Amino acid sequence: MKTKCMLLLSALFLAGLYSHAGNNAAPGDTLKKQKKEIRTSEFPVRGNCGQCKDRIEKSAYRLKGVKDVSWDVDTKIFTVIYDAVKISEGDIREAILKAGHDVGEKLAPDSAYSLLPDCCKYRDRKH
Ligand SMILES: [Cu+2]
Repeated sequence: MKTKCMLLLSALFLAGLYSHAGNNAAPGDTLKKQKKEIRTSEFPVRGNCGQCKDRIEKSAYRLKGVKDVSWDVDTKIFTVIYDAVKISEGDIREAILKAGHDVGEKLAPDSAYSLLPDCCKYRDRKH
């Protein structure tokens, strides 16, 4: 979380330098380069425990453009804050599916699900 913050700060710093250097650029140009579209999405993701929480959150957090993630072990609701210029909600959903967790109505591939430790096999237990 901290590293990402630092990266973001350095990116902003560099962007600032760039806008000072480019005197010839039209005012709109630098605006375009700094354009961000921060969005928040919420959707259900299946899982059981704290280990699932780690796995689900990491699978999304390592993606470029993802700013913050959180999965609630009780409500099973996944919340993500991301830059829609860099990544789509579909890409984030896909990464979680590949980590072995069902997203909404969509089932994770069996190959990914079968790799989960027994305590995380949410399809085989009632909660
Ligand atoms: Cu688990």
